[in-house]
Amino acid sequence: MKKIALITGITGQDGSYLARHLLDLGYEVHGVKRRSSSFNTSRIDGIYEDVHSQHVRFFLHYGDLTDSSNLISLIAKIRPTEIYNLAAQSHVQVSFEMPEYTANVDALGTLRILEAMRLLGLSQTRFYQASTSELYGEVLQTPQNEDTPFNPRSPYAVAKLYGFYITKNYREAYGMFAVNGILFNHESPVRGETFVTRKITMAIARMLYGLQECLYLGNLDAQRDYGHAKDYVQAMHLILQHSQPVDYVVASGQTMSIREFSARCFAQVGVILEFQGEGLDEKGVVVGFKPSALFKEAMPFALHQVVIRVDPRYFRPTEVDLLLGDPSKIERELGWKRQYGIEELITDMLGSDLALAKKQALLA
Ligand code: NAP
Ligand code: G4F
Repeated sequence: MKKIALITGITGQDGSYLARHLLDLGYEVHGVKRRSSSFNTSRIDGIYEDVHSQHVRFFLHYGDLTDSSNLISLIAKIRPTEIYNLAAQSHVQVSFEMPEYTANVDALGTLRILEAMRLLGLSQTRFYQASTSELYGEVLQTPQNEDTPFNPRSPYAVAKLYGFYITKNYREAYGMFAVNGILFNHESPVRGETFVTRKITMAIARMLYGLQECLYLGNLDAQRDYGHAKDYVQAMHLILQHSQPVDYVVASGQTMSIREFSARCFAQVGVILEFQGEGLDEKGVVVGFKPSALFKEAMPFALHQVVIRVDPRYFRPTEVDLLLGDPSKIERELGWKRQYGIEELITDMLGSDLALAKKQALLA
């Protein structure tokens, strides 16, 4: 049978990696993009440019998760064999400012797709829901696995909780192949620029090329389980190929604080960083230098220079302090394996941001 995938959120980080992965596997890929007053396809433009022969297997459609009639007509026209629902208002802090919109897209948007599938009688179509480790919130067990109770801590997580359970409910009520991937944080060179990892790698690159003076961060104590988006989209595909509809945790099994992630990034460009002080007065200070494989140009930082400061504007009303996932079920049952460890992830992100900053500095 011809494999036809429909990806919502195609213009996002995961959508762009998943589209490439499925095209490589021979799929016909359809993506839903929102209408925007400026171009919002930078992450997928390369698909047209790089892979000319895949051109005819890659299609974009205008759509929005808040528009049921649009979703019904797209699904009826495309008749996908697999739907990956990656579209979301995905920023946790923004969800405190836009809780209703977040619920409309992340919760009801999921329902709208499931209802479209049910109404259209697409009983053979498989559905993947982008669930999240944020569901565990103020964690009730560590590490978190498929049996860990949820305890969400943000409007985003509460909306995603609805998405999780409505997916499970449609599976149980209507026998649909509808599954959740509970993915822990995954990053990449095309991670959104306001998520903390990318904010850090971009800031380091910009500081090295004289485009920025200091990096302002929020809660440095929060701990996250980080992987590479390239590995995680492979897990999404594997989950939909399983003989049974089963929900899986996808994680690295390691965690680190934002403080440690920052120090590791600085170390890769040859800067030894030490955190001094406490609370709002905590600072990241340059205390030494070492050779770097990534950055070989003249080092602009001085000893004792402050490169990180805390800004309470980035604190959240309620925080998720610790996420640490247990990926053993997906590794054991589906043979999922990660290619990227944390250092490889950082190298990939910094390498890309250094090249971007160098170009910007030349133009400045
Ligand atoms: P992302 O980069 O923020 O991408 C989100 C995508 O959703 C973008 O294509 C965005 O379009 C689209 N979108 C937003 N609102 C929409 C709407 N109303 N209608 C249609 N499309 C809409 O997110 P990501 O990191 O790729 O994550 C993909 C999914 O996995 C999300 O559902 C996220 O919540 C979930 N997730 C992510 C992680 C992670 O660590 N990355 C972990 C667990 C779960 P625009 O480009 O036009 O904004
Ligand atoms: O990078 P973040 O904004 O990601 P967060 O909140 O973990 O959410 C991401 O991962 C979830 C999976 O667990 C996804 F579901 C979700 O869609 C998204 O992709 O923040 C990570 C941590 C937080 O504890 C935050 O308080 O970093 C802390 N942080 C410290 N300073 C900061 C900053 N976060 C941001 N965005 N910006 C800061 O300056």
